[in-house]
Amino acid sequence: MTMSEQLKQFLAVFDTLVADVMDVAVNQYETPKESQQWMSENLKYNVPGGKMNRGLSVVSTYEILLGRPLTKDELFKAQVLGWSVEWLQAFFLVADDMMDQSQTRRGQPCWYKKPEVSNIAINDSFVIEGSIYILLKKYFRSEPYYVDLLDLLHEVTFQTELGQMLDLITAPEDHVDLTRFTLSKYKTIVKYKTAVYSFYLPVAMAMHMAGVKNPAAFAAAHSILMEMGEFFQIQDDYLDCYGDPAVIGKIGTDIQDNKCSWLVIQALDLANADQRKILEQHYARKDEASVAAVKALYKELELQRVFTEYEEKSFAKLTQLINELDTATIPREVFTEFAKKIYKRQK
Ligand code: GPP
Ligand code: MG
Ligand code: MG
Repeated sequence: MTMSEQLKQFLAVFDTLVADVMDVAVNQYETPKESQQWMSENLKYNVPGGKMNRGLSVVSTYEILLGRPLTKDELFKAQVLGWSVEWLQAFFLVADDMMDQSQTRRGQPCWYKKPEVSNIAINDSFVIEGSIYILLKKYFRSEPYYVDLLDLLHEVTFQTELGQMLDLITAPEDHVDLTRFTLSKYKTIVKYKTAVYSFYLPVAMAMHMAGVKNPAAFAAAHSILMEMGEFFQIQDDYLDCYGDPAVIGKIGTDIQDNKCSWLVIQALDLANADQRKILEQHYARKDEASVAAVKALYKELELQRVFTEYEEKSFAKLTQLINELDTATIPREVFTEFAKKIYKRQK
């Protein structure tokens, strides 16, 4: 099956899952008409619309692990788990956009930016999260790996929250302290806020479904996927500054938001005393002139070239890790498939 067919089939399942969640809300929890409309709008606005790499990875990993085409039922179940990752991501993004005061996401206004939504978006993000467990109960309750899935999701959610916490407290709105921004702090933030839920979660879900029990297999997957996740977030930081908003669907806010971005860490590493002063004066300021001054410094320091070099090195390192993998525990293809989806991405 081609990628676009896989995506088409994956998208086709979404309405069924929304209907499943609505059914529980309406028939078990007395949800009235006005809430039904609100909730279905919330889900339809926020859950689809991304690249779906995470969701599709559950399906492709499961197929690789079984080593044969999936039956209809197996495909559907893997798609449900794939959507549960997309649902989890939607929960995070609705909340993250409020915390980061972002304007747009996936080419449309952030949910909280809609005047009729505003702070209700906080509860809407919780409703998106809660829906995941309605779906899991409906389709996986009697599976032997049901508890493993629940445990995994809870663990990953907590880890992501810890990562988000560190991201936020390292970027206070009111004062700039560039000494906070170190590469080791950066690595901790991105491992927890992005890599675990975006890379380890989809693969670990497929492993549970396929009946993998060997802890060494999970550990091997974890170490490679953390590496991939770190690279992915570095790309995200790069695109925050250099991506085309029309392509990435969002407008970068990292400089204004005082974020511990990979770019500012590189800049601090390369800057002389005068250049460091420019960062001290202009980083984390909301005005456009300050943002422009920071971007001009990035240009002077040739950060685009620094990124391209990093990208090559990171790809080589990842290829090496994949080659060294003990394939008795897990096939290489799981990781080469995932890597293909993210290297040299424009969005
Ligand atoms: C996005 O990082 C962060 C997350 C998806 C995790 C949020 C976690 C919560 C517990 C709410 P980002 O802000 O760097 O990404 P983007 O540029 O897409 O906003
Ligand atoms: Mg954020
Ligand atoms: Mg954000």
